[in-house]
Amino acid sequence: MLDETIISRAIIETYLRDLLDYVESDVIIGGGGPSGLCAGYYLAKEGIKTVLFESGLKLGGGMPGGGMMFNKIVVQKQGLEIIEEFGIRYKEYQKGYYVADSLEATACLTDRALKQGLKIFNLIRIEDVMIKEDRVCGVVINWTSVDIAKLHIDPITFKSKAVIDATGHPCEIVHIVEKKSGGRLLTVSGKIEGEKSMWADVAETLTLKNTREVYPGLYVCGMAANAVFGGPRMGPIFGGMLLSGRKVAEILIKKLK
Ligand code: 48H
Repeated sequence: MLDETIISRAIIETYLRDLLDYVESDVIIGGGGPSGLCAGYYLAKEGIKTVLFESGLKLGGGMPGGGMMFNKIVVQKQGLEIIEEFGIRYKEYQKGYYVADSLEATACLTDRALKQGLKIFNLIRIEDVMIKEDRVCGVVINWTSVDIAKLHIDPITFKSKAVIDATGHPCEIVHIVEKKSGGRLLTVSGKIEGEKSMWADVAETLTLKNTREVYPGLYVCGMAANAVFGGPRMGPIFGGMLLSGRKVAEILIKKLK
């Protein structure tokens, strides 16, 4: 006979144990799109204690939607190494352009990242950061549903040595820090430079260049990197997102090890 109360206890107890375990970690990632999942995978692979908070129900960010709901993504040659590392199958469409199924890509990224040891909590939104002595040293989180319902409920704080903003186009975490630091970001203007219009080739190169520290303790990767440092958008080509996730992981592995 199945006991419903044991099912309830199993869920509550194991979830809370997991959550407690990550009140302090090495790296916190905001956003479970391709760049965040990729960053988390490489960090976890090096034994860096990493937790990712995703505000949505599902992972993958803009990846499963492909290009305008055609569930395919394009990856250029430089991204193939990572695609292969994650076991994502692809076909050459034309020299230098490779196509993969966007659902398979999302599933493989998620599967490999989790199995490598990245801890992921979905339905939790990063709504602020903790800054001490001009350094980001954690995040302030709440249930996404609290935000949607506009309930006045205080959040809780998780501490880390570094925070990565992988929230994509809106670069939500950097926005908070821009506002609360009085525009003292490590950008040319000290503020968010803003995403520019479509130019895939330049955008893919700049995504990597723009993947870096934007305020002491706070790093950006993926689409957020171009939004913060003023790079263009690139459409449904995903090599830059994956390479950016790996780059931010490499920067932090060097710093933290
Ligand atoms: C927790 C949050 C919060 C928050 C948002 O948009 P994403 O897929 O981001 P990337 O950078 O990994 O990939 C970008 C790519 O999908 C894309 O949009 C491209 C290539 N566009 C090109 C173009 O020209 O349009 O994922 C970000 C994730 C999402 O799942 C959000 O739900 C989540 O972050 N998120 N999670 N706390 N405050 N804000």
